[in-house]
Amino acid sequence: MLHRQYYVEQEKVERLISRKNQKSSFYNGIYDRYEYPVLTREFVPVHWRYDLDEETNPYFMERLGVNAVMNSGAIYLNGKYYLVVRVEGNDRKSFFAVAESNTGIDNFHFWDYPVVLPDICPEETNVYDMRLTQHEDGWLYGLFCSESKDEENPDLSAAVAAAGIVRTKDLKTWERLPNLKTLNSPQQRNVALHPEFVDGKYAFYTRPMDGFIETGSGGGIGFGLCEDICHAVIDEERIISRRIYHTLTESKNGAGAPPIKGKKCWIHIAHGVRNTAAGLRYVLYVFGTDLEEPSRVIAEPSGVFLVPLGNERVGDVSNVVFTNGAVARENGDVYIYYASCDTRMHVASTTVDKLEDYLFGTAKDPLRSADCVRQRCDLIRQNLELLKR
Ligand code: BGC
Ligand code: BMA
Repeated sequence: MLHRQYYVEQEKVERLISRKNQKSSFYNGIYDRYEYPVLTREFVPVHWRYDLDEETNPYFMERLGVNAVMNSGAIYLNGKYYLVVRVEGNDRKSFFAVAESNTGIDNFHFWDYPVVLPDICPEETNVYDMRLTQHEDGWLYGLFCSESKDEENPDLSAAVAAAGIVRTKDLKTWERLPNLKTLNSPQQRNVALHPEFVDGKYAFYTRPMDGFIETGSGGGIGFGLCEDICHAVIDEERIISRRIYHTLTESKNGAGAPPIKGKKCWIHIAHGVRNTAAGLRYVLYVFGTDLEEPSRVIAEPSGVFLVPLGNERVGDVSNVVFTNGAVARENGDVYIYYASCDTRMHVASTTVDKLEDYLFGTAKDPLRSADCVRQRCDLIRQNLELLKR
């Protein structure tokens, strides 16, 4: 018999799904933020978490709880917005699940079952942070982090991160390809696939690193080409967005969603990390690369693009915003999906025109306080003159 409490709990889920979202009062002219997150763990269907049978679950206890929904890939297909969400169970393991919406800002609801990837890596312990790329070869690719225990290192927490590759046509049936091999970097996280061929090859944004957490000699976001995505090997990674001392990328950085093709450049929304007394702080930043030569940076606005604010600062891993998915519509509207504190999903909306104005109209970081104050005084002087007129 179905437990009566089921209806009470499922009604709460449905109320959240049908709640209308709206722009918040936040203003910076660059993008809009929204009043509510687009997904939280409370959106996860009750039948994923509870045994609904009164006989086997008389107290209606949560049997397989979900701890968080975060870092989602995003894609717009056949009139709908889809997120491939990182769902983290109470057991700390993550998996992927598709949530769809007609509006992109609310009404996200999970499909009946999570994504079941072909299980071909026996050593793989955890999977997370899928970047979705609609490639011009006709496939929809998902690149994600595949994490395994480092059996060669006696440290219990030692792990190895690699880039897993899957592809699909419908988000339902997924084909798994061998993990990406990068000959010059033992580990990889935050890998994204460029949507177009470059010199007839598949182009990847990588993030070379020496260890599981520390990027060490890994200088930033890399770029590499490979001929055969079914046996993807990159022999040379060129650093395109560098880690820089005393900036938001000092500790590490990584690609976010695959870049958006603008009118003037490829728009990259990435994350940067710096270390603080409160631990690592993750924020988003933006850079632009040449349309013909996507590994050549042509716009580097100074400073942060989006940081965790207010309630966004509260969660499992505080001080974190992270993005690995965005949707750019044909009319130029852009939806950036970001997670706060490894806990929940939000959206920020803007347009390609606004992002390009931000990219080319925002000054570069002069890298020293003395030059930064000069930059600011120039702005103030100009404005005071305008205000006097
Ligand atoms: C976690 C990720 C995290 C990574 C590096 C993994 O075990 O699942 O969320 O980004 O470690 O800290
Ligand atoms: C990373 C990422 C994310 C996560 C972040 C903060 O290294 O790959 O999975 O959001 O750490 O914990």
